[in-house]
Order: sequence, then structure tokens, then C-alpha cells
Amino acid sequence: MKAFVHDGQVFLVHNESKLTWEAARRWCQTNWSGDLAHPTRNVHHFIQKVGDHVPGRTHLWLGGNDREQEGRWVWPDGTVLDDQLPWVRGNPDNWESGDDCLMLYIHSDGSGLMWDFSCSFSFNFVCGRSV
Ligand SMILES: [Ca+2]
Ligand SMILES: [Ca+2]
Repeated sequence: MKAFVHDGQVFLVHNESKLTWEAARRWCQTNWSGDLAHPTRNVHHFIQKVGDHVPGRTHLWLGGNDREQEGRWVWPDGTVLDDQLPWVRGNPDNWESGDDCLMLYIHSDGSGLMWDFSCSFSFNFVCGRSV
């Protein structure tokens, strides 16, 4: 696990175990006094930093979700997601009516794009909290 500071927050890249979105969120709250990551500004730079900390081809949960209301994407604190998020083409697509959680996929070259994905999959994750 590696942490980095970005835009007034400290983020922990947890790539040593894979959990469902809810279990990952609980892990961040219980073991790290934070929540799943909510990058507030310059998401591209945030993604670059995450990419620096994983080997690539890595799926990571972030805090975004549309669990409460389909199509209304919010962060864990209820703030609405910025429209400028780098979604992979065609997403969010709520595939088979089941994609409600935000996953960041880091490609082998370290770049990354966002997917809406089924919250019940187990992935690595990124926690965040104030510095
Ligand atoms: Ca959805
Ligand atoms: Ca999707």
C-alpha cells in the first residue's frame, strides 16, 4: 500500500487485497479514518499518481456511485460528480441494470479511465482523507 498527497488530501492506494465496493468503503472508514477516494480537482493528475503506484492493468474502486438514484452519480459525501470525469467510451452504461459503482482502470501504460461497474465485484481500491 502506498499513499500520496494530492490537492489537500492524502490518498492510499490499496492494491494488496480485493474487496467489493461496500467492503472496500468500510475498510477505508475503519482502518484509515477516511472513505473511498473522492478526488476533488484535477482528476487527470490524480489518475497519473495512482498509475505511478500500481503495475498497470489494475482495477480500483473509487467513492463515486449511483446507488441511491440511477444515473445520479455522487461521491460518498453526497457531492455530484464532475461531468469532466474521463469515462471510458460508452460508460456509464448501467450494463444489465447493475453498474452502480465507480471503478478506475489503470492501463499497462499507466493511463486510466473510469467505468461504472457492478458493486459486487472485488477490486483493489483507493481511500482518501484530509491531510
Ligand atoms: Ca447505475
Ligand atoms: Ca459499465
